[in-house]
Amino acid sequence: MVTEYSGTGGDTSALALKILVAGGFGVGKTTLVGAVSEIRPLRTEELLSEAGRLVDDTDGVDRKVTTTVAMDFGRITIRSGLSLYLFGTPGQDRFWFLWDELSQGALGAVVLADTRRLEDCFPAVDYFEHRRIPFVVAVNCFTGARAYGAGDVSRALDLDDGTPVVLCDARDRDSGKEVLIRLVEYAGRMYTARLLDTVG
Ligand SMILES: Nc1nc2c(ncn2[C@@H]2O[C@H](COP(=O)(O)OP(=O)(O)OP(=O)(O)O)[C@@H](O)[C@H]2O)c(=O)[nH]1
Ligand SMILES: [Mg+2]
Repeated sequence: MVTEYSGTGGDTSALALKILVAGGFGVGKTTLVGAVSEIRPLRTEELLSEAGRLVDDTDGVDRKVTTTVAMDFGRITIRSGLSLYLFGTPGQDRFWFLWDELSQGALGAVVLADTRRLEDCFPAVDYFEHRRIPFVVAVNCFTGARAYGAGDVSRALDLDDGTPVVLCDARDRDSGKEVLIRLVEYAGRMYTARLLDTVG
C-alpha cells in the first residue's frame, strides 16, 4: 500500500507505506508494534483459553496469557514525509487465512524470530519469499536466549543472499525503529533493482 496524502504544510505530499510484522507464535509482534507506534496501537488480543491450550503450542512461551486473533495496527513516522502503517499478524497457525488479506499491498515485512524456536519463523520466511515481498529477519533477543550472530541465523534459515538479519529488542522503540528503517532501505533497493531488470 502506497498512499500519498497532502501534508499539513500545504503542497508537501507525504508517503505512507504498509508494513507487515510477522513471525511465529509469541515472538513479540504485538510488543514491537506497540513499542514503536506513535498512536495508541489497535490490538485484538484474546485470552489463551483452556480450550485453546489443546491446539495452541505454548511451549517455550512463558507466562503468555493473551494472543492476537486478528491483527495489530500502529503507525510510525520514519522521517518527515514518510510514515509506516504497521500491521501485526496473528502468530497461531489457525489464523493463517488472514495473512493474504493483511499482506495485500504491503511494501515489505519484518519476520520476527526467537533463536530458541527459530523453526517457528520458517512459514513466514517461505510466505514472503514465494510472494516476492521483501523482508528482513529481526531476531528478538529474549533474556536468557543464547546469543547468535546475524550470519548464524541467516545460514540456519537458509536465507537468500542479501536478506538482512537484524538483532533487536522488540520492547525498545529505537531498536524497533532501526529494524523498520533497515526494511524500508532494503525494500527500496529491491524494487529499484526489479524495475531496472524490467526496463533493461
Ligand atoms: N524478555 C522479553 N520478553 C518479551 C520480548 N518481547 C516480547 N516479550 C514478551 O513475550 C510475550 C509475547 O509477546 P507478544 O508481543 O504478545 O507476542 P506475539 O508475537 O504478538 O504473540 P501472538 O500474537 O500470540 O503470536 C509477552 O509476554 C511479552 O511481554 C522481549 O524482547 N524480551
Ligand atoms: Mg500478537
